[in-house]
Amino acid sequence: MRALLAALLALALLAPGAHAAPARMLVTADEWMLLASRQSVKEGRLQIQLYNRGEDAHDIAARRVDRLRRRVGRTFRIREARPGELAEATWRLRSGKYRLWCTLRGHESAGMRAGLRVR
Ligand SMILES: [Cu+2]
Repeated sequence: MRALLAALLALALLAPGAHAAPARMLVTADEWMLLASRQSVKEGRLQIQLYNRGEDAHDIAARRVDRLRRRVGRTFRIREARPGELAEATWRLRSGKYRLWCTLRGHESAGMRAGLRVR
């Protein structure tokens, strides 16, 4: 019984919500790639920073992808960052696979994309 209570308490502490500190992640952008500091984060709040070390402006959008790799659900965004600039946002993500990409014309197809798994 004591072990069960301990397990339930541990689950409550791990549950995403107001008590959990947000996960943090840095995405470095340049021509033509997005380099993410992590490939996997916990469900819930994510503090995400975009550092533009390139020579053009870049931004980030993210959407969940389904089994057929179609983008579904809402789009999360970080505003455009000029070269040398840091931009950030806090997203609340539920579990799934996500695609991140730069929305400037031609940037995604040039390689500015990354995957993220939310558990
Ligand atoms: Cu870009």
